[in-house]
Amino acid sequence: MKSISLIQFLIEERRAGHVNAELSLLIEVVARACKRIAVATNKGALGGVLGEAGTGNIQGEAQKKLDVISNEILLEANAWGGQLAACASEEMEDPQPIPDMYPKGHHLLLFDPLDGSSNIDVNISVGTIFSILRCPDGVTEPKAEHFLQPGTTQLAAGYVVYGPATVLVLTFGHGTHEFTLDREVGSFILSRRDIRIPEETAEFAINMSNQRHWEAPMQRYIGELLAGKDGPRGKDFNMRWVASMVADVHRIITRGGVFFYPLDAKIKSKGGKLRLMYEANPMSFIIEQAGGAATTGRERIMALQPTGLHQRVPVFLGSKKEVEVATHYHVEADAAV
Ligand code: AFP
Repeated sequence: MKSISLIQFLIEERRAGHVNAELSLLIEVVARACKRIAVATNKGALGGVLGEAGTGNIQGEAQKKLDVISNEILLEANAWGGQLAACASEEMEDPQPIPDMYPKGHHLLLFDPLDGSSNIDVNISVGTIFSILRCPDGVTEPKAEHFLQPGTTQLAAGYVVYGPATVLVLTFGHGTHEFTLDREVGSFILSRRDIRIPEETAEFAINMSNQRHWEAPMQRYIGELLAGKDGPRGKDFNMRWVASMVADVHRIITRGGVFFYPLDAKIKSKGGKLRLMYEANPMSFIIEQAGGAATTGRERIMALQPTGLHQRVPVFLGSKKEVEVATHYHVEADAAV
């Protein structure tokens, strides 16, 4: 297969009218920033980038050095590009305006600069997740409320996994595509076009240590998977849990599967564990464009009207059949109350 670079792919998609010039330039800027994050993560202990930063973030979590480094790389790269009106990060309470010395654009960028950062020091895959929205017309100083748009209004979404290979997975509403970083050339090269996730799967991902805190429908659903071929599902299921959403989702994008971070008694007051704007919405767009499904266990994630920049939601995503079964058990149980 002739190698197609990300830039070439975006030019072809522009000619096809699938993406406009400003949005494709913004995607290139984000991808370039992620190449710099890949270099930093690859250095590990030799780069002095492991361990705690000694600071905390808006989520009340201790920041890792690489959380701070990745956040700064993305802010700096996107400040001068000219495609953005503002950006928002998991690591910052409020949106970051574009400095007045730089031209402003028509887009809003949200990102989790380093997802799975609790895995950095143990050298397990981590990643960057991003979502791109249109800045409402006439808004020159975007505030948090201007970012609160349903996932269905996303213009583009993507993630980069920093693993054995550095891989970018991207959608702008015309399928989901994968690019692998060619370190020699320094370019992302198209490695899979128009990815389709199988509707059926025998592989699930969930943090089983939370089982005692789950709602009854989740207990029932996972209980049936664990019962295997002798149980009501009549087949055996295998389990995986990396505790880096990007790595768990990339496995699903690669070979199918289903991922859950359900509501449980421990996190009920927060509304969930994972963040809607820069984890759940972008991953849902990517998964749906690859033929999968994504719900909160009760409703389609991308149809939710966001109420806060750092809002958390339950997440069920992946192979359509299993997301539908698990969601049905929750809706059915609610109807029976
Ligand atoms: P960190 O970025 O704090 O490591 O959290 C990772 C994450 O947000 C997501 O990537 C994982 O799926 C999930 O949390 C892991 O949660 P548990 O620690 O409960 O397994």
